[in-house]
Amino acid sequence: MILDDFSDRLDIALQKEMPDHVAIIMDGNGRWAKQRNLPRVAGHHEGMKTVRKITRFANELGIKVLTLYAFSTENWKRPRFEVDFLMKLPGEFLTTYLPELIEENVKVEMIGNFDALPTHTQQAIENARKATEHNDGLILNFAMNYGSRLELVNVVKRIGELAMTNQIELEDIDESLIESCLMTSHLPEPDLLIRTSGEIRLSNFMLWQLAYAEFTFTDVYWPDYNEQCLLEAIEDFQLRNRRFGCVDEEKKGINRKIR
Ligand code: V0D
Repeated sequence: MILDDFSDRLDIALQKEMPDHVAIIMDGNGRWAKQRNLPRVAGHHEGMKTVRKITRFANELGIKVLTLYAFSTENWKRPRFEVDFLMKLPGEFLTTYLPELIEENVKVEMIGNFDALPTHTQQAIENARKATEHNDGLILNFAMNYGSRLELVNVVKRIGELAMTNQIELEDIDESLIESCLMTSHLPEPDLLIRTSGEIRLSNFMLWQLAYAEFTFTDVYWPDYNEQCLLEAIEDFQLRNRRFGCVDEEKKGINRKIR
């Protein structure tokens, strides 16, 4: 059947509503490696190629923000050598792909506790940030050393400080004030969450921001994830009826603007 053809499906998807912000939990790199009798780090390394492939495709689709969960605050508990290896990946990724990211007008950003990363990792990311800060294509947002509960703890601390120093009244604390204290305050909320590798959990990822997102899960391991997989997730997204808590189609548009 003609509709099975990738480029026809792509054309159809492009005529419908695209998610502005797609967030992905890139899981299954270790399992991909194990399946091939390779060390776990070989899976992490292969996963980088998928990051490049999916970034290019997301950019072509006109997605505005792609947030990738690369390293959680819990990942420090992994074996030392694995953490050391992971921390070298941003540098390697950027050495290889920064020129084409610049070429493709991609803007590299990061959320998470930057200061606790090794200096060499910080430098690689900071360099990419500076080199792409004026780009206005896809925002490639890496969640690195990120944990949502810690992010929310910091929001509460910040608001407590504003209150204790009489810069705000209790009545000033509302959703928009909380949002303005999140690390994602300058970004739209994710419309679509994807988790690979068959796990059906959020694992402390963007708990506030994902309140209205559509969730999709696939058994595919991250190194095997490809354009076809992302297109499927988007087709799934486009089939769903997003109401943001209302029933009325009219109100849906209004709600989106408020967000
Ligand atoms: C390993 C699969 C790119 C997930 C993808 C340290 C696990 C490959 C980056 C990267 C990781 C991060 C920041 C940046 C540029 C690239 C990355 C980590 C892991 C965590 F500015 N891939 N990648 N970072 N993996």
